[in-house]
Amino acid sequence: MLLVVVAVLFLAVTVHSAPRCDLNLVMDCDEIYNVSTQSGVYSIYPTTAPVKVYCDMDTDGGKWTVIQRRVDGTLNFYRPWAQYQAGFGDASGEYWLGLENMHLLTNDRKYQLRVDMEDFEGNTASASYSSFSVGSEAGGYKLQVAGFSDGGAGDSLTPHNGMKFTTFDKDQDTKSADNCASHYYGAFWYKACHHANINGVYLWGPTAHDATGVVWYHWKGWKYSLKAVAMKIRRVP
Ligand SMILES: [Ca+2]
Repeated sequence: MLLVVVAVLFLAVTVHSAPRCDLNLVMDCDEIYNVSTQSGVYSIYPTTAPVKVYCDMDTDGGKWTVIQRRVDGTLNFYRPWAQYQAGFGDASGEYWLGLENMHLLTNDRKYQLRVDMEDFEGNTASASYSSFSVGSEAGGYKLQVAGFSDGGAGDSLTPHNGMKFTTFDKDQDTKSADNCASHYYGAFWYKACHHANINGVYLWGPTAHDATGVVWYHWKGWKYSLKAVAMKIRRVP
């Protein structure tokens, strides 16, 4: 009898502690923060396969997992569905984490979102949301975002709440006669069509091209393409 109790206790402790003991299986930058508080590139494990991400350990207490980042226009973001699903780019520069990874991270944990941006005049602004998740592939990787608070950028994302993701080769927007991704040279949770086009064409500031640049409408309008933008998520405590 005693042997059975000891065995059960041993099993319980082992099962309970094993996953957390393996530092290689961290889910996000929240967990990496327990080991390292330096901003930089780390591997996370949305599944058993490693995925490289940039961890912002400095902004507002850190622990941010960067899921989208534009910094210098070196990467073309006008890409097909398969690449937006799987992810692309380099975590040390411009990249997109991938819709499936975003879904895996956010589907059973509560996350907040922060969008940091910068213009070519050296100004910065942000928009924060207390709730963020990406739905399943079967549901079109639907965006759920709520609880806006303003860091000077205004709210260009709440209008996209509930939208499916659209690329030039997969039209899931609400504009019946057109594909918003083709029309505005981006890929996003378009409706008909957008207030934010942060995967749009990198156009270096003021531009004559209407709403096709790296646009966050409520900060810089339709005809300004941002210098830098990053979407970053952190667990809600
Ligand atoms: Ca359409």
